[in-house]
Amino acid sequence: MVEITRENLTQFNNEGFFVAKGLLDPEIDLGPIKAEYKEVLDNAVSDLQARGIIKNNYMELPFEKRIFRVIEESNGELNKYLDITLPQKDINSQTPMHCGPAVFNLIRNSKLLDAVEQFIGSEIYSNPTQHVRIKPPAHYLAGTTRVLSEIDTTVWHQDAGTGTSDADHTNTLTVWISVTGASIENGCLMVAPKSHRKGLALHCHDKRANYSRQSIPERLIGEDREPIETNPGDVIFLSKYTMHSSLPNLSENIRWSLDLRYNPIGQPTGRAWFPGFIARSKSKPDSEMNDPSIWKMSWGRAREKLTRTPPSSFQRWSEDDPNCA
Ligand SMILES: O=C(O)CCC(=O)C(=O)O
Ligand SMILES: [Fe+2]
Repeated sequence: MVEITRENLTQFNNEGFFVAKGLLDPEIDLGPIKAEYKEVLDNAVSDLQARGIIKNNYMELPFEKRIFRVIEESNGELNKYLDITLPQKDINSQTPMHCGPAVFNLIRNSKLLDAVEQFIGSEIYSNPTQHVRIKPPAHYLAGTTRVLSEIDTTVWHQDAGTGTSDADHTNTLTVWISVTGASIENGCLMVAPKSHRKGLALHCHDKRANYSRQSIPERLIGEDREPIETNPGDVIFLSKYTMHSSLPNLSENIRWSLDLRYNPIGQPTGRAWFPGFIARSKSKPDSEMNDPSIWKMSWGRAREKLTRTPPSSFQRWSEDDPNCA
């Protein structure tokens, strides 16, 4: 069993990140995720066909290849069916998302929570800022417009810059899980070691992107940038101020990860309009959520509410910030 030691925590505090090699078992812990996403893809394909967004169902292709083709033909719309969250805008009662039991069980995985406990203590809230990232080879995205950059590369940012300022004092921990391996070739995570030490950095509106996104200007990132290659089951822990990005996928296979977040119970999550839950509480075990269907319903209720009151923006810097000129 992999345990987080004092040395690991010191390294995390010094560098802003820590890689727990082999924390999760690719079959035992991640097998259910892979199985669940096969079903998610089946259902998404049927729905995209019914909506007239794609013509083919690519039934004959294995999971990975089928993902590429459906992402391509749906112009990225497939991504919404896979992600564990709702979009930033244009939400209606049919907006797809995925909140399945295997994902819930992974968020509550005891090996993961034992590790998280070492970083933030034993009163653990599942922060609703959470994603699955199934990155197809970049060339399959070449023809798509809307999501091109969204799932191709991730721009340099700090996670503290992706939530509202009421969470500025929240101790949010990012937990990045390697489902497939990640390499320089297939688009692994990049971090800037020690970049967390100066706190929140300026993020600027990215004029090249075809959707609204903000990134840290090149001059503020520094020279030291490290790719983090991982094997399936490895977990990267990041502080909320650690600058990070990810590379494009230049391989012929998918690069698949999940990024989850946790914070101590009672602290604002930075996305108050999305539902989190108590994943572990040593002081009040009865308050833990342990039913995946209740979690799923909480997201359904949030979606219903957001159709009437759209979410607030979590873009913290204005598009014409003078420091970005
Ligand atoms: O995996 C990626 O491409 C980006 C992940 C990320 O930004 C995060 O985990 O906070
Ligand atoms: Fe991030």
